[in-house]
Amino acid sequence: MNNSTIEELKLLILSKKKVLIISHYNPDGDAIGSSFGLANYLELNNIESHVYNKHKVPEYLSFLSIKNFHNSLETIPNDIDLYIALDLNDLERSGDQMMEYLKNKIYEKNETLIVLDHHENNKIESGHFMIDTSASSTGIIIYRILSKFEKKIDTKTATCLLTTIITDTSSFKNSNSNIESFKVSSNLFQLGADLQLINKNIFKLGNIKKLKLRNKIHSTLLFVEDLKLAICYATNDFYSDTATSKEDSEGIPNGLIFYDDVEIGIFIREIGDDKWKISTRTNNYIDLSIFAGIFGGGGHKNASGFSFDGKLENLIDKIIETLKK
Ligand SMILES: [Mn+2]
Repeated sequence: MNNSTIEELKLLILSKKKVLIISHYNPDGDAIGSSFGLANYLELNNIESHVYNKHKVPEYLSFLSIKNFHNSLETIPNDIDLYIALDLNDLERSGDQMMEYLKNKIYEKNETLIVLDHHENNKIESGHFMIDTSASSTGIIIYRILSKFEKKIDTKTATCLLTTIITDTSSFKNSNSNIESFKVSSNLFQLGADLQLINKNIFKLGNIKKLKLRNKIHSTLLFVEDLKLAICYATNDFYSDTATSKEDSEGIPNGLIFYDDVEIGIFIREIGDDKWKISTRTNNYIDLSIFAGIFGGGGHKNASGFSFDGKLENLIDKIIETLKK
C-alpha cells in the first residue's frame, strides 16, 4: 500500500459532495478531534459531512461537537460519495456493523475510501492512504492536508485538531512529541484554537462533591515514615454525606505515591459491616502482588488488591505488621 500525495487527497476530497467520516470505537481525543475537525472544515467547503462512531462522545470530550453525528447506521444518508477512515488500522476497529457496511461499500461496490492514520500495521486492503507513524496524532495528518486547501482553517476546526495533539501526546509528555507536533500546535494556536477550553475539559477533576469526598478521605491520612507508607480510608458515610459514589474515589492510592516521601499508597474502602476492600500502589518499591497474596488477594507488582473481614484498626495494624516483615 502506497501513500497518496497531499495534493491527490485534496483534489479527491474536493471532488466529492457527501462524506462519511469513521473512526475507532471507544473513541479518544484523537478519534473525536480529528473526525469533528475534518467534518467541520469540509462543511465550510460545502461538502456535507457526517461522522459515525459506534460509541457516544465521552463526557470529557463533549466540548467538541458536530452537526451530523451518528451512533447508528440507520441515520446515515445513502448517497455518501466518499468514506474517510481516521485513526484506525483495521476496519474491525470501527465496530462489526460499520465494518460490514464499509466492506460492502469499498470492496464490493468499489466506492472511494481514504485512510488517514498514524498506527503501525495497517490492515485495510484498498483505498487512498496517508499513513505516517511519525505523526503524533491523526489530527496532524489532517492538518497537513487542510493547510493546503484555499480556505483558512477556522477556530472550531483548530480547537478540534489541537485536542488531538494534546491528548495523544498527553500535553507533550509522551515520547511521540516531536518538532512537528509543536509547530502544528503553534499554528493551530495562531488560528484561534482554544487551548484553555481544551485544558479545562481534558484535565478536569470532577465536581465539588468529589472534592469534598476526597477531602474527607485525605484527612484520614496515616503516614508510616520508615515504611514510606501512606494509608487513607473511606467509610460508607463519607459517600452518603457527600452524595458521591465509589467511582469518585478512584485513583486515590495512585495519587498518594506522587508525593516525594511515599513509596506505597494504600486506600481502604468500607464495603459492608466490618468488610473492607483494599487497593495498593507503588513505583517498583516492593512487589505488591506478594503483599496482596498474604491477604488472599492478587494483582501486579505495582498495583494489587484484596478484601478483609474485621475491624478497621486490626486491618491497619496487620498491614503495617506485614510490611515490616
Ligand atoms: Mn491517535
